[in-house]
Amino acid sequence: MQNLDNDLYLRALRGEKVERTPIWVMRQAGRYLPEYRATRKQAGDFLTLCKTPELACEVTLQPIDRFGLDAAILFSDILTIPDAMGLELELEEGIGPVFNKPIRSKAMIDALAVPDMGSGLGYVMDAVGTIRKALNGRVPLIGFTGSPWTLASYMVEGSGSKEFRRIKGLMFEDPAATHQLLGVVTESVIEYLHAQVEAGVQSLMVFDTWGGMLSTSNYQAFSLAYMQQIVASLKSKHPEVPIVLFTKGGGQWLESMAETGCDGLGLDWTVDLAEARRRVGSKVVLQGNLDPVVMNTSGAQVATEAESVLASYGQHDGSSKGHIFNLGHGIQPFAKPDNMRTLVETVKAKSAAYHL
Ligand code: 1CP
Repeated sequence: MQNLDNDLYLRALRGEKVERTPIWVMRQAGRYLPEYRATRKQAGDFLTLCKTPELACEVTLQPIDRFGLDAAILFSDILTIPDAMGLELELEEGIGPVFNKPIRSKAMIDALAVPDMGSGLGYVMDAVGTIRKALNGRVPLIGFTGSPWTLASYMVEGSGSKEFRRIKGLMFEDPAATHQLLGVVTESVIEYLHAQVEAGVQSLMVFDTWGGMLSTSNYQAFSLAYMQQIVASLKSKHPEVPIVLFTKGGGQWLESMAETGCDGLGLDWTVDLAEARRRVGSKVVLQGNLDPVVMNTSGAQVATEAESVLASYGQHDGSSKGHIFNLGHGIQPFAKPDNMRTLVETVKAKSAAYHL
């Protein structure tokens, strides 16, 4: 394995003692950056950007070059898997992701198959290889997937949703069909993550954006159980690759999430970091959790709020696995790029005092 110039993020995820808190930001390559908007325009549309390895590489590196973050995240989307399964993803301006062929019947679930990682998703692995080369060991590269529940939600709803009437309706009315759908999505996710690791990603994150919409028992059965299978499979083959699970709105389930054997948990801003540390901090690294809206305010506010996140985790005194700084969800298109600089500088300057 190639030596890294900056391996702070990977050392922190292994629970090792580090000299300061590492930082990266969900959606760090995105619409708040003028250079991202320029590359996206050059690509023509979002999917072409994802499917052109040189351009995906270019936008992956933009926030690294500009801000000096401690990790890069593969530029892609969680919806590449259902797209490769034939649902035909499109990104509609002002609406967001939409599938031309959403799941509307049991027959459509029966017809689903694990997509071929080469012909269907090879562009993602090509992007990983291109990015690793371009990074040249500066920082580690994070690969990712959506959770099976989150992917199934988009596949059945056909687009984003507020109430999840269709997927929850299916879950309540036909739990067997729902499990069948989640099963084939889980198999696909597992193959996809193995392929990403083989192509060169150095850590993994599972985005369970919509697991927090479920009751506790349904979360266990329809979301967490499948993430558990993913962790078990990846750990059996690639035990050296750390895995972070992030269920947005999952703060009440941290104990059961930590029991999956994952290395870290992503936290949204509703979770008190000090309390999360008491509950699961000796078992897993905690990643988060500044409210992304802070990034739309003033630089002074960003610095104050970032310091309070650091203080809330507190001293790295060996009693817990540690903290990685991030937002509690993706940075928004309205965020000011200068605030990202302030955030990174604040975390770098102020966190060393918590690692004495
Ligand atoms: O340029 C544009 O207009 C596209 C906006 C955009 C971007 C920048 C989309 C469409 N996807 C992405 C990139 C993306 N998506 C990354 C890249 C790496 C990074 O810098 O972090 C990642 C990790 C994702 C993951 C993703 N896509 C999630 C999980 C994380 C989360 O934010 O909760 C989800 C739910 C999606 C679906 C999706 N794709 C795009 C949008 C706008 C959405 C959200 C739709 C919704 O609100 O339901």
